[in-house]
Amino acid sequence: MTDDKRSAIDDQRSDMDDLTTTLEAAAAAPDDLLEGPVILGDAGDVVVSAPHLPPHGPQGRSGMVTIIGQPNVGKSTLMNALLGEKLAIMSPKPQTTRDQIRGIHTIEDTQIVFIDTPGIHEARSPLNRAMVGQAIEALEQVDLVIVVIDVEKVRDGWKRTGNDPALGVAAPASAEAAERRIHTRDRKLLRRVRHHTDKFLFVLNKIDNVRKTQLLPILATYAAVEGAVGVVPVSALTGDGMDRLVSAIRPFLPVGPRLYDAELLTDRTLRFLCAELLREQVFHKTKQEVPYGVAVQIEVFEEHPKVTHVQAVVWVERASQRGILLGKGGAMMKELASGARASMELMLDQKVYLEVLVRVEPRWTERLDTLRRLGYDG
Ligand SMILES: Nc1nc2c(ncn2[C@@H]2O[C@H](COP(=O)(O)OP(=O)(O)OP(=O)(O)O)[C@@H](O)[C@H]2O)c(=O)[nH]1
Ligand SMILES: [Mg+2]
Repeated sequence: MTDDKRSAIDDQRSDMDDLTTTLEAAAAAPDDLLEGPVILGDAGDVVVSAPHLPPHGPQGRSGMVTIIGQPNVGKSTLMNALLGEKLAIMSPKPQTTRDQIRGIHTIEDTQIVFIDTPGIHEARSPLNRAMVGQAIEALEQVDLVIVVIDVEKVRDGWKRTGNDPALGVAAPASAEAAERRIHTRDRKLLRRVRHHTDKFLFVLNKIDNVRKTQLLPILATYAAVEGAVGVVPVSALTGDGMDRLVSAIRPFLPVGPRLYDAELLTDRTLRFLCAELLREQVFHKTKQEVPYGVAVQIEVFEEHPKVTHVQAVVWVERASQRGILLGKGGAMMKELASGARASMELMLDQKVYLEVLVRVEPRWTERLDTLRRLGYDG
């Protein structure tokens, strides 16, 4: 980092108190645009992890695997667990993921390129339609599709209809009988999947919340569904079943060289991942419609030897949402920014110096031009 840059950053840091006042003023008068950025972070030592390059022999297999499912079933958590790295953001709210994100899993003789996708749902707004479009597009030209099912929801659904799986539900007599036991929502999803492929692997996720006696009849049912090449029970949260899942996927990958360099983890840029980490904070810390009206763009991303300088703009649809994001005296924005900065530092293995601005772009989720500008293909 040059001395000029360092001193510019130091100047900004020493302006923190002034900035808090700016935030307070902006929060008190939400109709005025927030002019001053939130600045966090300071310089520190860089930690670099050693790359690991296993060999890929002549019998090595590589391929693309799409992860699809309803919103909130744990698709992103699953991809992160498979990779052993946090790449995709996760939250207890549905429709967290908005884009396809590739996560590359390379071990000896196997490379699996996972594609995490937005949850498939009845989309009405242009943003939601773009999200579902991204998911459907990811069904094309892949070697295998993984359909993730929240098994806890299945168990609860069965119980509600008086079919408690723990009380011993017989295996379905046919593929049709199995299909009839599946929730309409998932049957609709399967119709979309079958439009693109005649084989898919079910992953029954969240088994940490379901008893084994409840799980077995559900497993037998999903295994009997037409097109299912297997059913793998997992807990993406605890990591249970990840090795089993990789072994189940491997036979469906063609024999051939790696598609990506062994040390590459994703096709996405650090800039994109940092924007996502800030959006994740908004999903975790704000309520109701606010997270759904937020987009994040990184305007500055500069990697220096000891610190990465990130400047982000959070776009909202209404001035009232900006007021909520700032919070009283700028408290909410400080919380969001410090959470995002901690996640960015973990990911980058380096100190991060973060500035955040909040701007209003009326109805951006409904306009194709703004959707495209903010990176969502409308
Ligand atoms: N108990 C339990 N919770 C899980 C598991 N996997 C994911 N979750 C939780 O389920 C919620 C949704 O997880 P995500 O990974 O964001 O789900 P998603 O399918 O990617 O959601 P969208 O991107 O909104 O479609 C989070 O609160 C996760 O912690 C699991 O194996 N067990
Ligand atoms: Mg997701």
